[in-house]
Amino acid sequence: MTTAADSPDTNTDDCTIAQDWEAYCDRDHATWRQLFERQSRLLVGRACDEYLAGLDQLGVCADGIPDFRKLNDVLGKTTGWQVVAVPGLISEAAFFGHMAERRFVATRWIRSPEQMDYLQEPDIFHDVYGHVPLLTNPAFADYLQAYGRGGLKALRLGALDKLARLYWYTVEFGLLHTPDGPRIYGAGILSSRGESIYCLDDRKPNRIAFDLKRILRTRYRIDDFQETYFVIDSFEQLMSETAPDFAPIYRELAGLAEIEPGDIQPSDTSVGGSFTDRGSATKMQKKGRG
Ligand code: HBI
Ligand code: FE
Repeated sequence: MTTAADSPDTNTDDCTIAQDWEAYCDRDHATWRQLFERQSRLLVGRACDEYLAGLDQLGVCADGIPDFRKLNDVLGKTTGWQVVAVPGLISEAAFFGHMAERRFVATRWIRSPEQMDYLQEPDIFHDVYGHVPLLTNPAFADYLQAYGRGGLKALRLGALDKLARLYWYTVEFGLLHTPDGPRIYGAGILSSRGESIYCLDDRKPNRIAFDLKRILRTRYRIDDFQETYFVIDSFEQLMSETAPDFAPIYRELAGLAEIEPGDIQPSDTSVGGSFTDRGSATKMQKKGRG
């Protein structure tokens, strides 16, 4: 297993490094294979069609860790996105700067076999298996670039704490409403065996219709399954409802209380109950705490 330090051409100003695909060892590829086979069996019927189509179009498979050069060849011909390798978490400014120019930063290292079920920071399985396939979807590709631009603006406005919630409840943990019930599109779920089951099957979490201002006010947990999932009607809806200038929205929300991850608001609309319950949208009763 090589580390970023071993890659001589680390470019400091934008944090990118070479993926150095040839440097991956057999154990790295075996870990990818194990993660890919386990997750792909589970996601049929759970992941949204757009994600599964992207996985297929990019040729991301069980053979081993994907080569970014091959991914970028396909992405360049579809939505113009590129995947660039980074050593790990990078600064918000660099992260948003790349995203604003259709470059998705992906960690080059893969977790160890002992970390199969949970790791603190994103590894290449989370970034590439979880995030990259949806970059082939034009509406989602537009949304993510707009998010990158919005992130640079939020940094200037000191509103990153609010905007990060939008990323969390869509790009990382979002659900998509379909006639067959909710389906997964968030990368944090797609790359997690446990949460891919919990988010659809368990009756515990709230599943609420997408509501931008509600999301920007809602805190999130980073160390456990989500207590609330927000459900979009389409990627086009995600793009259109986040198109307005956020500056007046940040000002409006500055005076409002933040919402705890598991709380329900009177204005919330429940969407598509659990995996077995094909419930439709209904007004949610305030659950309250305790
Ligand atoms: N860096 N490599 C990497 N991957 C991320 O997902 C990432 C990051 N830096 C910052 C960040 N995410 C979050 O703080 C964003 O919400 C900004
Ligand atoms: Fe992520």
